[in-house]
Amino acid sequence: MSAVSTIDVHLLELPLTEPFTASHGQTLDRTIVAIRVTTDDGVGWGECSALPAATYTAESAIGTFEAISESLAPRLVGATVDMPTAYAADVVAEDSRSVTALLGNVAGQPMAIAGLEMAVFDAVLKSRGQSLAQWMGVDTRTVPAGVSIGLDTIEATVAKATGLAAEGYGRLKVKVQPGHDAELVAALRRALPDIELQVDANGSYPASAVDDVLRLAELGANAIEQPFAPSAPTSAIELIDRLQTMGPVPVIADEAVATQADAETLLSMGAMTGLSIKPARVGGLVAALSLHRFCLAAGLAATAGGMLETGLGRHALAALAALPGFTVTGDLSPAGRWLAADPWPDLTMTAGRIDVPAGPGVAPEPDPYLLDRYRLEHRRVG
Ligand code: OSB
Ligand code: MG
Repeated sequence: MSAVSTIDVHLLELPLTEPFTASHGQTLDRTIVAIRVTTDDGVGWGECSALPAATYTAESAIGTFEAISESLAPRLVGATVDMPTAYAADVVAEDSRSVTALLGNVAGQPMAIAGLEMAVFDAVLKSRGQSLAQWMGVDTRTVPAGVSIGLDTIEATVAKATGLAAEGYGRLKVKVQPGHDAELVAALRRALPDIELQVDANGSYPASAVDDVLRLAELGANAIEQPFAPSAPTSAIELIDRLQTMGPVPVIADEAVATQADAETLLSMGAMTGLSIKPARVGGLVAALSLHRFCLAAGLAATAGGMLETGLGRHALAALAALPGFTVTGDLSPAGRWLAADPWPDLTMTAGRIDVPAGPGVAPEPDPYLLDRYRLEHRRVG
């Protein structure tokens, strides 16, 4: 058990290697919040992965910076926090000293809470000399790498995809939207006949466009992420129904699932056959682990979803993705795929696979010089 003495909240602005474009908008710089927790057992770092603007989710980097420094961190300073010595569903659920339990009555800030939870996990795990993967009982050393490509012209996307495949990626996830889809998927299939090809529409298809989405599977997409808005589950049901004759092409829910209750509703309706589990978005690692158990029990395909994280968030994602049940390759590229500068050490990728982080804590320490250089603002609580 550790008492929290101070929490330092940092707002960083990291340059991207290229703009990231999805149907919800374009991201040009990765403004992001990093949290340093000091406890009487040592220090830990967490990342709040809210995007620079509220688009994909309701939270934004600047909004979470305010929420964490002004209302959430003050409630943790002086508190005693802990995590079980090993992950087991019942132990985690009953841990009243977890960050998620202590902030259990906070509504609408899952990403802010996830960042604080990660910082406490990092501090406690480091004090025990245990890695996150060890704590979760992971025994795999590597996971398959997967990479995302934002919206761009067909020509540019095929060139990018070919380059990334040559770097060793066996899985690509391309963003699509109405009118920018069939030709793109066909061109990618021609260029890369054997690649695992996923499409992600970020809910951009109108409920009436089931035929257009089905066509992408006919053209060779292996998985379809969030084709329709969360408010159009009946279209997803129809799509799943019509995909049955085509072999296994999971229809993966992303934005539609914020909570366990959402997952239960969609499963009972038959409106998803896969789930993108993003610890950053669902309220942290404990919430992600419970969704992972849910997928295993329900026979749903799970995939580990990324959020343009720094090396810190990517370390947590790679450990999570090593659990059984993540049967669809996730957004597991090194942070350097998107970030041109990053205070955290990156994941290592060899021959199309990512090493599961094995050092103590969630990730190694950040570079203080780079933190300083890319910091927009800093607040200390406690
Ligand atoms: O919809 O999966 C998404 C990034 C930010 C917000 C939403 C999404 C994404 C990605 C993952 O597609 C990209 C990555 O982190 O590699
Ligand atoms: Mg998605």
